[in-house]
Amino acid sequence: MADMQTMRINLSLVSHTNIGKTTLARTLLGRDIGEVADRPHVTETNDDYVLIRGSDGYSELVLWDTPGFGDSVRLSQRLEGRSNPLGWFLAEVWDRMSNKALWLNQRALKHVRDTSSVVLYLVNASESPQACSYVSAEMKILSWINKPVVVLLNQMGKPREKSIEDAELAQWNEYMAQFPLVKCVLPMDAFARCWVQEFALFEAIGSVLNEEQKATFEALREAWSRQRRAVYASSIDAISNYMTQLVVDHEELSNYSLTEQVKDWGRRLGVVKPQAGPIEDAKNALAARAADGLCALTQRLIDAHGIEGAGVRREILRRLKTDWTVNTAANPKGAAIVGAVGAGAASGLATDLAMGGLSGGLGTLLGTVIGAIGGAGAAIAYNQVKGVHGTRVSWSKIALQNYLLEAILLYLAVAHFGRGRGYWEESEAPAFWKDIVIDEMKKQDPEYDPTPLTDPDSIDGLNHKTVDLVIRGVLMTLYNRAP
Ligand SMILES: Nc1nc2c(ncn2[C@@H]2O[C@H](COP(=O)(O)OP(=O)(O)OP(=O)(O)O)[C@@H](O)[C@H]2O)c(=O)[nH]1
Ligand SMILES: [Mg+2]
Repeated sequence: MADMQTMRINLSLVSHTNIGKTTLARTLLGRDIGEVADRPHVTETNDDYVLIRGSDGYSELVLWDTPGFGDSVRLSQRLEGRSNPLGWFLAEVWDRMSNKALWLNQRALKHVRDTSSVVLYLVNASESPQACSYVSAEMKILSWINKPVVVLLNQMGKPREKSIEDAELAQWNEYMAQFPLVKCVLPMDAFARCWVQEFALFEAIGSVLNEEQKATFEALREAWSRQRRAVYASSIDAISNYMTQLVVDHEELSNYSLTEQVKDWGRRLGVVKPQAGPIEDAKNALAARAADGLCALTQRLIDAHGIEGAGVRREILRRLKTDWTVNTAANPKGAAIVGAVGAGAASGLATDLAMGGLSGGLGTLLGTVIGAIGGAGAAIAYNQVKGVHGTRVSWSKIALQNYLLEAILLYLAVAHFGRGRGYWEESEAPAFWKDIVIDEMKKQDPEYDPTPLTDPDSIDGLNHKTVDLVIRGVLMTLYNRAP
């Protein structure tokens, strides 16, 4: 009911005990409230938390956490056949010690009757609806109170392909159709929901409120959307800045001799013992900065999303790709290569080099070596950047595309990570996410390639546009909903 002084709209999380109400409250509120534990009857009081406050200062959308139902099947059987079942149950005095479950049921029901505008009823979607006998008993009990119910599927597990999740949703929809009180069924996993799914929750709530509450609710919903979109905008900024840093990052090597060049390729081919050289040092410097960048990006994303935790540099370093572009001032003296090979490189490399044909010049030669190395990440270009003297090591187009992919997968992981799950930890992105992100990246026309750009504003502009378009496309594919 809307409270006239403060215009409160009250949403109540209700469910069988130990389903995850307090956990979901933490995810929706973005803060650690109440007590969570894997045992029944952890929450014993009805506790209110402001989900969003209106800009007028006195309207509030309030989320209530309530004690979970206990043995609801027995309770509904006991109430059956009484002329005023609920009245009787609510008027009884239950002993907190010997009748704990009934005492807690009573508290939850009194709360729903006296306070709720909408009941958010959670179910454990890891079980089939038919297996949850308490659901029909609790629906019967709730029907005596007669408040609109939105069913939320919790404990759905890790995100799965849309068709699988849609099938699960259809199964619950079909089952819930027998209870007229239920207005809508939504996926809302406390651990792994994506924030855009909360838009659907707000729509569902708006559709079941009475006319008096609707106007207040609209303003609250608008305030909530603005907050969420601000988080999205700052995430896009953070990812774009991170990508721009990678694009402009480079190491200049003024004294990178041809001998070193050939040795370096020898190292890549495995025919020269790996040891530090100027190129290796440059690559390590780039990789270290990229790891720092990804760590800082993780931190910015988890902070923006109201999650606790930290990006771990060691883990990030392990995951980093190692692809470089080496822009080298061409040395046209092909004969010097032979000398260099003879001096330092093993015969395998010499053979490759010889097969490349010196007549084609150094370019053809290095091109052949790259061909021998294979792998998309080994792209090389030299003298392509005007004004480069000596050798410049920077990230290649392929490397940048991989970084973009990684950054977007990181964003998705954060956007799905519910605060109720606890301290931030990164896990492998589901394979289907990766496929969807790659598909969206491929849709970009022209393909993402910031390497020819030199002006930081243009680079940032391209990054911003690409990151936003790809993420929007991915969220549309996953949830039919863009931020
Ligand atoms: N895997 C998974 N576990 C969850 C999820 N939501 C809650 N849990 C776990 O379920 C257990 C119970 O969570 P609570 O939030 O305390 O459940 P509750 O419904 O508030 O329980 P009561 O207050 O006792 O009625 C905890 O161990 C949670 O970590 C979820 O979405 N996925
Ligand atoms: Mg609880």
